[in-house]
Amino acid sequence: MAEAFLYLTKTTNRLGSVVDGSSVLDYEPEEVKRKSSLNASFHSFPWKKSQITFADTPGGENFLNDTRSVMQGVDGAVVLVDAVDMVKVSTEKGWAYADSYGLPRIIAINKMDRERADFEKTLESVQETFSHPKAIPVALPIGAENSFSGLVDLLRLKAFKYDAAGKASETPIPADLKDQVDSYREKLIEAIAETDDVLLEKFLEGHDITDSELDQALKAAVKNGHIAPVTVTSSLKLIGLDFFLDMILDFLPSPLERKPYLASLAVDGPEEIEKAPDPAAPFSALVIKTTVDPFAGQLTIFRIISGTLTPDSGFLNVNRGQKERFGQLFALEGKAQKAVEEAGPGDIVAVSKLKSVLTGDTIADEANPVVFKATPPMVPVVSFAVEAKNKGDEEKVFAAINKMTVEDVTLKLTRNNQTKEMILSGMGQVHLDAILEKIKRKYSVEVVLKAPKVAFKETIKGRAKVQGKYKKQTGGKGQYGDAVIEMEPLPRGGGFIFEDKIVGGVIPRQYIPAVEKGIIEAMAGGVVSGNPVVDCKVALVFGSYHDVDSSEMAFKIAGSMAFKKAFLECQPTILEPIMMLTVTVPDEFMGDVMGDISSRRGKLLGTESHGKRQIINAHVPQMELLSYSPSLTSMTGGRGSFSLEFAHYDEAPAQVREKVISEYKPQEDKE
Ligand SMILES: Nc1nc2c(ncn2[C@@H]2O[C@H](COP(=O)(O)OP(=O)(O)OP(=O)(O)O)[C@@H](O)[C@H]2O)c(=O)[nH]1
Ligand SMILES: [Mg+2]
Repeated sequence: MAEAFLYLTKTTNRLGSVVDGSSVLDYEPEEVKRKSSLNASFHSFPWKKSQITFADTPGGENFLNDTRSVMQGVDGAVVLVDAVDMVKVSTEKGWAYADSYGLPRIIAINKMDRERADFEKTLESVQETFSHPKAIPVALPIGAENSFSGLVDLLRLKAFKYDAAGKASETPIPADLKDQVDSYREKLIEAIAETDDVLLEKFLEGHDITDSELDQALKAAVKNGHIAPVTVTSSLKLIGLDFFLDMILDFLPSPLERKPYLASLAVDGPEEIEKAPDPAAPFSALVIKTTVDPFAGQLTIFRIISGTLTPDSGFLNVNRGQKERFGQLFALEGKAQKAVEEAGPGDIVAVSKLKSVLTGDTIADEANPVVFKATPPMVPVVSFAVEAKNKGDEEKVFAAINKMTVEDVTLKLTRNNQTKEMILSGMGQVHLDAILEKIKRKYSVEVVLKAPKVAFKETIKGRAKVQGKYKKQTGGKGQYGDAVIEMEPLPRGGGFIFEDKIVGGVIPRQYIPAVEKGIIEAMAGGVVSGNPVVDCKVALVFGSYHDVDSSEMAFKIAGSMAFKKAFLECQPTILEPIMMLTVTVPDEFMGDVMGDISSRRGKLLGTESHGKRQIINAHVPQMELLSYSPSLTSMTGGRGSFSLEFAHYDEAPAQVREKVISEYKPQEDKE
């Protein structure tokens, strides 16, 4: 659709398509390969006397963070619904984002030329799914599938047919559509009247409402978020696009008409100021996207909310208290950037090579700092252990991933200190696959992903008192350390407590920390499975020493020996990480999803209902969730979403314990 807008307005000279790689907006090789947008891209074009700047946003589930972020910087939303596939999960999500930013919206039932295209059914699916703003047709299709040729404008009661170049010519309303036109026009008038008291009275009393009254009231109703007008299009055959472009101008607010952005005077302060889109006011803007190119560097894309910006100037990054300067100011044209001499409220523009600015930051006039509250990025839901494909490339790999995390805030690289693995987290398999391809293309390194190791822990359930005695006294200076300890379990999360209960100097002061150190080192390496020991208390209660042969080293070894011996006598066991799983699904999937959670050894904590959606909270062992993302997608046809957060450790069941212990191959004991 966006490519068609560019073509029709002669902004481009051919109709680009992601299918043959000629798209101006889906220009990254990873997008061309998948024939789908992975990133939001920007362009603008003239229509009538206005200039329209738009963001083409991805609809794929794994890429919606960009969609949501960019929607913070626009004034209205254009919603496309496929006349065959109808409302999709991502349509619902996009609609919800538009709700949260208070964006007025207009709808096109697109692809009316496709085989099995069905206007009525698609409209029904739209009206069933979305109740607010109310979706009401302002146009009806003439024909469908192969014979889709034009539309009837329900407000002006005029019909238009389109030629192959997308040019409209007026034609009589087809006789077989007359009843349908009357009935839909009636519904439209009623819906408009419901949003305006004066009109409603006229309507109920049976008075005629003039076209200009209807027009005015409809414009207001769309801008105020009461109505979402619906039209029909084919972007492939260029049908209904001029009509849709007119709808953008008529119904979506300009930057001057939009509800003002709210700002705070300080980061995390209350949103107390309305920022008027005044070009003469101090500059302020919200950063909605960042891209990183290995050669051109970082490009910061922002929506100007107030003031005017010119090249070779500067501003304050309010979130980080950092002053920044820049050279050129760019308007975006898909992949290309065009230098501009000035930009003002409503413009989405970019500057390069800033140092401190990230997506979500506010940049503003240094003397008049304000902050716009940006939506925090979505939290990644899948994690893999990441390695370099070729040994020796590790540093390059991690540097490349770190660069990627600047432009893609849903990508996280962390280190698991216990398993020593580097963990790459993202929004799903498709997301991470695309990222790896991009890294290979941009930074020439190859990365492999593996299932991450689960960070088990060891602990005890019983108590014991043991002696650890280390003695080597065969000629020359010997070794002598002797520690008697009592060990007992601590509650979950208790960590480690060491208690010194030595009396009468049976172990000299200076050796006691050595005993503790020996124990802590033994705990870190684990006893039965190579995983660290947690949640136990050790009291040093007795011991002995030798005037000549005792040393810190000897007592450290004695402490470690005592600990290992005691541990084995204290009913050792294995703990596994438990995650807090929050799943959101439409009602009808509740049963399946809950059944699946219990088959993953999950414990249900509760459910909440939010309209037609249910939120399910459960504690589930991490090892049972490694492939949760594809399972939930197939269980719900992509209509579910979930988030994960570490909750606590819990004892693993016998089968898991035995497996973890039997797979452990202790290294030669260096001692
Ligand atoms: N028949 C028909 N096909 C269309 C029409 N509009 C787009 N398509 C095709 O639908 C497919 C998807 O089009 P895109 O423009 O990539 O759709 P999108 O909404 O941007 O999809 P994502 O970027 O993946 O979110 C392509 O094969 C297009 O050629 C149309 O009006 N009629
Ligand atoms: Mg796209």
